Amino acid sequence: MQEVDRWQQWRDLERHWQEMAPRHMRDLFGQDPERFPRYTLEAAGLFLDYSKNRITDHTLELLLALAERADLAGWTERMFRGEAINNTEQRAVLHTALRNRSNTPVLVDGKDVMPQVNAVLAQMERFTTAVRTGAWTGFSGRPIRDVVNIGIGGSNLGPLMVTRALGHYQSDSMRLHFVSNVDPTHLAETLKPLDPETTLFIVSSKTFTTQETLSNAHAARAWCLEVLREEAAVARHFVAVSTNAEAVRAFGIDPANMFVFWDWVGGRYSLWSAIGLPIALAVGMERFLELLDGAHAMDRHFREAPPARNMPVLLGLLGIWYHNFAGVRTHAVLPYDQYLQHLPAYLQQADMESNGKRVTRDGGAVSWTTGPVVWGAPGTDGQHAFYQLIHQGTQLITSDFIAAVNSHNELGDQQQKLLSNFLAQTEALMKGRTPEEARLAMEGEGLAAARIEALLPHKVFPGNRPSNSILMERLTPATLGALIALYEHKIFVQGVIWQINSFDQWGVELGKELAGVILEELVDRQCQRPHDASTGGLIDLCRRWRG
Ligand code: G6Q
Repeated sequence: MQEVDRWQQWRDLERHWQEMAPRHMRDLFGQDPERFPRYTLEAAGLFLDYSKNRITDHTLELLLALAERADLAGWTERMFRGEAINNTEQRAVLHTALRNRSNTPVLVDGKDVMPQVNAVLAQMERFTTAVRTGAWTGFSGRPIRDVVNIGIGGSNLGPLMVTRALGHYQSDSMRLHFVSNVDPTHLAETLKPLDPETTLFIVSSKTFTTQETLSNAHAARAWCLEVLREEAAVARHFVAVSTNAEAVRAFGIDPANMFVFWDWVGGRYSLWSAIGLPIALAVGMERFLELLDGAHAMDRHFREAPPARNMPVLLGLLGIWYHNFAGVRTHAVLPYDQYLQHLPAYLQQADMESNGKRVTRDGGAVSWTTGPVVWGAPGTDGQHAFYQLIHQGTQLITSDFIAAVNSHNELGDQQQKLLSNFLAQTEALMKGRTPEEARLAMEGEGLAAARIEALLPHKVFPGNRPSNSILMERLTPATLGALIALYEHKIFVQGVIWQINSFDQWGVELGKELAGVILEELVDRQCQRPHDASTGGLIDLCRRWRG
């Protein structure tokens, strides 16, 4: 495996950061009136402003040279063409085929997957229409009012995030709920207000072996049968989304009520597959297809646009610039749109599970860092909480500000206020406040000279904090689809530069392996296994406190 940190292109960037580190974005803007038009870009209904970054044309040249050296274009083609780039699991990576609205053939092992993709979309269409129109009823003949998705990780975060993001497009007659945690409280609290006769469960699990999901599914089944009594009711109240038909049948779900997907769809990339069923039930199949359209538009942009004008490529390379050369360790995602409240958590998984890797594709230890910590919360809530550290803390933090310019819920001038906060924050992060400006402001407030001098260091903001602004006219299924695909490809770009496999998740598998290990000791008091003193002590404490 090539060692990227030995490449000339890498060394050039290291040297270049030394030149750029002392330069302030205020000056870069001051020296270049064309900075905004040059460092902005529109694609698939999204507008990206990346001018508030500590970059020059030369930075971009060096970053693009690095991408070329890493054969980003080659890897992109390999992904789109269905090569098994997920080498540790020997799988193709084809979430792009799920939203391949042009319907051109996509081959896996010489076989076109598009007919299967389209068949499942048609099955989803029939089912969602039946449920939404009331043609599909519960066992007692009453229409479905509540849908509970039971799934975790990739089988939860995507559908949850998108369903909430498209809240505007939902009617009150169908309520969507999401249960993921094995903590019994999650299911119990969700079911409290629901009526089994009008509730439909979607058991979503790629493997159909995940402890959390199967435990919740069994408990939900018992809850349902307690009221509906007859085993036959399960067929009217449970459907499954999985790649594992055998396990679905063993659970008691009619294979006719099963929606399949395939091993070339990674869990965290699966919302475009039948895992998106709750989304389609919430907003209707037409809207779901618009979501796919938006993602497809971004796929085409990513595959076809030149790297220097390519949104995912630029965002990915900017992340590399800060992470590997400026030592930035965390990246904030700050949506100024309440509908996008779950986006940071969704991207946290998408990014950290994909690029939290310490070995290269062929197993060599990386000697460069990979994968920032991704976090965030909707603006303006974050402003009243953690922005302080971004503005004046000691570490450099990069952020993405995301907003829909028009709200689905215009209320007086509130949307303008939201936008003005967005714009003011990115401006302040970039410009900061100099001692002269701070002094002037305090003089304007009429503070005494001694007080001004004492407060001055606290009132100074260094600025030079990078941010990207991503704007859309309105949050629609299509712009949302494009936004998610943008991030998926950004993550891919970074994985290619870092030479890692972004599509496996052995850390998650370890969790699944360990899930049942101590369980027996908690359930059966005779069972005692050797542990370290801490774990053994805590097991004893749990046993005692559980009486
Ligand atoms: C995603 C991960 C992981 C997975 C969950 C649920 O890429 O693999 O988050 O989605 O562990 O797995 P199942 O869908 O198999 O239950």
